[in-house]
Amino acid sequence: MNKQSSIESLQQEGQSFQPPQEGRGQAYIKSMEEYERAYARAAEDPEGFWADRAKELITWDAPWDKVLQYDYNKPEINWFKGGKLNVAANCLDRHLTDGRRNKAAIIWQGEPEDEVKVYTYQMLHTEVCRFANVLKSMGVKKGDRVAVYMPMIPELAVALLACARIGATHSVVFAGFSAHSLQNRIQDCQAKVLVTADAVIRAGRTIPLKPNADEALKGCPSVEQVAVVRRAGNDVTMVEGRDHWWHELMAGESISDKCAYEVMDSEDPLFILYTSGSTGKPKGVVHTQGGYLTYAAHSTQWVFDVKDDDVYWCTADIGWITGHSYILYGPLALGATSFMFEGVPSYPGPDRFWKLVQKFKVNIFYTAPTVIRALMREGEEWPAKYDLSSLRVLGSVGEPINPEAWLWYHKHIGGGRLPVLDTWWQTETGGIMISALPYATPLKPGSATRGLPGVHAAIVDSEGKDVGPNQGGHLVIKKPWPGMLRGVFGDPERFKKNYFERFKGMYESGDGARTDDDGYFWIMGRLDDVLNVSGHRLGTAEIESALVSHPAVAEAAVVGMPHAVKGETIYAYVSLRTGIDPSDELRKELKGHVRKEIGPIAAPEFIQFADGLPKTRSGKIMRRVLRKIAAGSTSMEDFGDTSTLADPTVISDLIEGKLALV
Ligand code: 6R9
Repeated sequence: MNKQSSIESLQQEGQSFQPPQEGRGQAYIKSMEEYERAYARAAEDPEGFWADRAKELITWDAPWDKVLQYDYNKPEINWFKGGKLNVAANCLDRHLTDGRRNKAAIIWQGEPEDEVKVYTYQMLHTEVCRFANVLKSMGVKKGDRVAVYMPMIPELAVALLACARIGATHSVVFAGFSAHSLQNRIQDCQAKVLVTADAVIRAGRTIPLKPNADEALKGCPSVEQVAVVRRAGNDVTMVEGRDHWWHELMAGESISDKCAYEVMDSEDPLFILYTSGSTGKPKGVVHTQGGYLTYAAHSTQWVFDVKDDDVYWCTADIGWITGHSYILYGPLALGATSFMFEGVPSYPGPDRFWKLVQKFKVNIFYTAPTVIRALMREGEEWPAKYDLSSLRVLGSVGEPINPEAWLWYHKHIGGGRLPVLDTWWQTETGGIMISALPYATPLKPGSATRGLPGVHAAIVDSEGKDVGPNQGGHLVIKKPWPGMLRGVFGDPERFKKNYFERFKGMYESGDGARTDDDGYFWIMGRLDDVLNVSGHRLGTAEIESALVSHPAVAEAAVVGMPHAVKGETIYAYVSLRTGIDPSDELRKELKGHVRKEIGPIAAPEFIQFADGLPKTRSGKIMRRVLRKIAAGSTSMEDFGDTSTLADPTVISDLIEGKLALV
């Protein structure tokens, strides 16, 4: 059964799951009526609603002048402008005096089972202050950028909070990205300092990281100093005067445990995070202080219903937005206990996650559909070996969760009783936008359900007009929310063009979706040339430009191909330069080339050599045809209108090539 028909069959059966009764009385939002009331209040008086949340959740050093000021034509968006705060002080200092001083802020499980570290709020505060002083001693000042390229170790959290403490803007680059990607991102934001580590430990292997940093820094004159965490103990080259060991810096006699925090304006930048768009160059999405933190804390509290003695586990990497908002800022702002795991779900066996849930009595668990699908394949006997009864709320993010995976998660992890929240959002939105609330919303497997209070999600046609239920269209957000991006670093034009130009007065998400008769949202995926591979966003243009940078390649077209575990996998059509012959070695070399240019996650799974690509007479590659061929279509009727193709015969050649390859 394909995805669409299974969704429809579930809807026809009207299969829906009521929220649990148990625990309802203590929930933040206890019923659908309460949700509706909050939704209505936020719609009638958005400024009042968000001002209340911002006051409830955040400690301000000075009140704001105005809750919201915005103009999407410029575009310019200000939340709580004039309000003063420090994000690190909100995540740490205030918990030293609110009874949580000795509570675990972060419980870290290393990949080796016996490596566990617990940081209480007091301990984390001390580390953060020390590293903040280290950054200062390296010359980092308020507004400077600090690049972070690290494995999932506690020092990563310390580094980010230290930046926040002194008002530096962090820019995390996922450790799976290549030297070249790191270099581009550092060059774009002109970081002054890089924080990295000797290696990443992953699935039992030590993968050196520092050599990538060294390679990247050859083209990054802005970086003056580098702090290197010793994680794996492998040999690394340290550049005299530039590179310093983290542990030596932190032990410095002149480095104090005290560091007064920088008082920031609500609209000063907090971080930059690069994400793929439909053009070649990743965008540096900018988030600011007060609105972002309010939104991260608010959504963590309402969506996950996090309570003080919960152990909350988000399995993302901090290198992605999910880790920023839901491992670090949201939970710590609330004074919660955030569980952080260095390893992967499949090592040493496919029961690692469940073993950890049992070991730490995890209460709230937030992961990605690709993880669920991969573990589902291994069989339900793996989770069945463990006591998962501590779990209370389950979440999913990153891509649509197909009903089969949803039902498996619900049954085999949630014991058939726990709410499974499918949360839709983006790097740009800062936090969860469309999601069920665990004790309020009746669930339909495969639907992200409804917008959170204060989120005006809607489906519009290509003219920006509302479309009714059961019709596909563009997913937009009609009113500003505090967590939204404030810019694309160094590129105001792109900021405007990407998000605010097409539909006047609305935020354009780039996703397609529809609503059903109950107003539930069903997300259909990207409408632009962005792929979603295992929940990771990758631009086809980025991968194509990596391929054509290889001397053997004349032209390349990249599309997504449906994949049972990853959602989508990367399929590349490559035309070689004249005189170059296709071969398996070349195919391997090209995959390696993309791995080196962007990172392993961007390497195509399939490369089909093609003499010609389907182009319109105006020279545009007809991607929908390539997508169909990759997905297995062989009949001309599947390709729709091909009358504008310059040479329709390429299609049959491409189909033959596809059948020979997969
Ligand atoms: C948080 C995150 C954003 C894109 C987004 C959409 C897809 C995320 C989803 C989902 C369907 C969900 N996406 N969550 N699609 N259902 N619950 O993933 O951010 O990396 O920026 O990706 O991911 O296509 O536009 P980011």
